[in-house]
Amino acid sequence: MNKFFLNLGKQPLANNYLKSFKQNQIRYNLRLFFNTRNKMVSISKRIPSEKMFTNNYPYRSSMSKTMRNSFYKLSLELKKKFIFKKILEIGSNDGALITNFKKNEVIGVEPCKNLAQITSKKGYLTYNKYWNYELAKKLKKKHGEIDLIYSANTLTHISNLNDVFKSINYLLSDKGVLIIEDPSLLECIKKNSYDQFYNEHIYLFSALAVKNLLSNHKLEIFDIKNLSTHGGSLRYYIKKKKNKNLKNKISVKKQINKEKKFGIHKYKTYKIFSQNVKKSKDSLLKMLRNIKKNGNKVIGYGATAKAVTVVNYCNINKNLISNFIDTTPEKINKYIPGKNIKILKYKNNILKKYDYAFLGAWNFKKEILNKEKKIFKKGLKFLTHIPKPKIIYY
Ligand code: DWN
Repeated sequence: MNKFFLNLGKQPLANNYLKSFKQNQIRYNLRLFFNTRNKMVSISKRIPSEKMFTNNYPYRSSMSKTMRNSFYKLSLELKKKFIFKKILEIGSNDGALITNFKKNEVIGVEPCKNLAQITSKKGYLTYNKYWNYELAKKLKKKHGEIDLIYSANTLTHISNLNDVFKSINYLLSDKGVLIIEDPSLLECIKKNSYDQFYNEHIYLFSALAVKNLLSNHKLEIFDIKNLSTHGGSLRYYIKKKKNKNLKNKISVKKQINKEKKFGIHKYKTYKIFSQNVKKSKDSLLKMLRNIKKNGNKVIGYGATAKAVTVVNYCNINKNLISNFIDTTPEKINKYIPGKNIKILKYKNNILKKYDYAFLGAWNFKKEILNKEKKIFKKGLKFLTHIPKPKIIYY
């Protein structure tokens, strides 16, 4: 049974950056639910994939050093640990992972044309398609069974998870391994990062919910790693149940016990989360209003999908955050969805004009604070709402 626990209000589509601000932009109700039976947390409104993952999708995985490093490290691990002829990546984005391999070792699947073109042009075989059973059949016919399938920050974006895993199961060899990674629900609740919820994040996974889901497909998690990326993610190593060659590691039990100890399987946990989110909104608004009252100027650092949830839920307008800056070409000179706040091109000197920088990309706090060390030292202050709204002084 799906039980409602939080309303994040009327939200625009997160990655729909427009050239001019439109008050009457399409909005949907962002409402969150907990399934008491399978323990899955999801949003209720499902936007058709074609409306979200367009031919001009603005998010590129390679835009941060942190993510480039994380994918490089993973590529070394995969080469060392697993035997495979080819790796298939579902949601290969701009190739942050696959470009670490030889061209004949990888196959990308990427529904956004502009991103698929980036890797195709570099000579990496990329199917500009959505992941589904039809594609799995086509791939099996062409390439045979696959020994290693990888997918990061993608499966939580697909509404029909049963079709996702049925298709993977069909293509994966019996001795094959599936690796998926996505933000951890436990970390999200602990850090009060309600901005992990927006139209693209249909689900937020816990290991417990993934375990339940996989059991319907005769798949099981045999190892789990905690990652620091995207505010705390989990990397799940998955195999077919009948494959007894790979031993189940203690990490799986440990993670599930940790989640249960926290109460990830209890509705009450989500009601408390909901109260904390409301408190966070009040406190962030109070902080921004005080800053404004004292005549100071705030810029948003990183026009993330997450920031779209924050500014729309908290009703933050350009009087509180004058602009955002971002390095992504597709976002520059456009507006934060739902708000009259323009995104400016990141330039070295741009922060000099501001007193505070609100971390839209709080998940890259370490990278950003390090990059901006000079101006931070000179007096720029950072603001974050994670885990609680606060000012970060040098
Ligand atoms: O799942 C998803 C995640 C992985 O990526 C997608 N649905 C959409 C997207 O979400 P996001 O926009 O919240 O992701 P990020 O990775 O937090 O976005 C970082 C943004 O900040 C990018 O637009 C790049 C920008 N940035 C910057 O301008 N300067 C980032 C860094 C580190 C910087 O120094």
